[in-house]
Amino acid sequence: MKSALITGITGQDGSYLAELLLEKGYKVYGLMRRKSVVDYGNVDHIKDKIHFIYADMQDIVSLITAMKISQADEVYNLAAQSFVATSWDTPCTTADIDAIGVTNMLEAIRIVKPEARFYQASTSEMFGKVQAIPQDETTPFYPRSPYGVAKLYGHWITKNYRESYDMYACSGILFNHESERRGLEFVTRKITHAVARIKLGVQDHVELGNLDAKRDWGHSKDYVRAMWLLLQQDHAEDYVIATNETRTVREFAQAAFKAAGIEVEFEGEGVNEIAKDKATGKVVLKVNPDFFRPAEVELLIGNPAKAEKELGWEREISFNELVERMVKNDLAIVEKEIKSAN
Ligand code: NDP
Ligand code: GDR
Repeated sequence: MKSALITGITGQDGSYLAELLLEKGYKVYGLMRRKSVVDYGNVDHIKDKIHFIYADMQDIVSLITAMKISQADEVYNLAAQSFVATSWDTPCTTADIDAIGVTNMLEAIRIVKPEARFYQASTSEMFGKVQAIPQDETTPFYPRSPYGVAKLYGHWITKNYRESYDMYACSGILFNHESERRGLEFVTRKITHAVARIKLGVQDHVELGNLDAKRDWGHSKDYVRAMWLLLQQDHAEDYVIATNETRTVREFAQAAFKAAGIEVEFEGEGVNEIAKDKATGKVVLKVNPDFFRPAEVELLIGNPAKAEKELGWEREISFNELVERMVKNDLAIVEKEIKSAN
């Protein structure tokens, strides 16, 4: 039986990856941070199948212990301060976790079990102010946030350990991927959750920042399959994982309202832009500059050709299905909340 250690197991990707590895018969260890109220996050439904280890990416001793306990054959480093906007509020913590944390994990592996295979959760945010369209493994990086800069360190230190110590260490450069388990502050889930509340009469409208930002959005379930594939090859290499489609935040919002049966039309420009429900004329979306970022990533679209060719990876969940699944899930959650409040 193979064993795997997942850092960030309570997050969106950690939960889908844990499900995948359990299905494949792995013994799954998950790194947990101590909280005042025990909370298994997105793995609550499978918590009895996971071996939890209390540790923190900022504490190398705890990572060495995690490696000693798990003797993991594969380590998936998904733990991160992953919200770009917060990285301007906490740039140093973000760097400690997302940059130095990667070195901590790599060192723990090198000390305890150097033959273990290592996956690093790199990101399209490293492309930032994009230098080519679409972006692939050869595109130069230009990060635009403390998060992107920290992740770029994580990316390079992974490559450096591969080259310095001949370790099987690689990065997936994953473009945005969302799901029913996405955190509520990320724009997709913020929209689908608000759309459900608007549809069910709990709130009037949603306030968003930059509607023109373009993202390449896939489903997390498809992307964790790629993580596993990266660690099953003859040698370690880095891969871009993306859908090769890009849409604006405005288009995502339009699709989400449509999935809830609300046709919207946009009017106005810049901070004055709004969207109205065509049927009722009510304003359901406004722009709020508080959500603008100090520096923005305007356009991401990835080219996953290398992963498709060499890993045989393919995404299965389309953009429309992603939006529909998220809206349906949020409608069910909000309906349940309404029932339990009455
Ligand atoms: P989430 O924010 O949902 O999950 C982050 C996880 O990291 C949580 O389990 C969190 O634990 C854990 N964590 C945070 N800080 C620490 C710490 N100091 N020590 C230990 N664990 C910690 O992120 P996603 O699942 O969306 O993303 C997974 C990874 O992939 C991240 O590294 C992210 O940066 C990267 N990524 C994500 C993309 C996406 O579109 N989703 C795209 C490209 C890369 P807790 O529950 O305790 O907070
Ligand atoms: P991102 O995701 O920064 O791409 O990082 P997010 O959903 O936060 O933002 C996407 C785009 O939407 C714009 N936007 C808003 N964003 C949020 N959160 N809230 C708003 O109200 C809003 N209005 C407009 C943003 O400006 C941005 O352009 C995600 C994270 O999962 C990272 O960890 C990961 O590395 C990258 O995706 C790839």
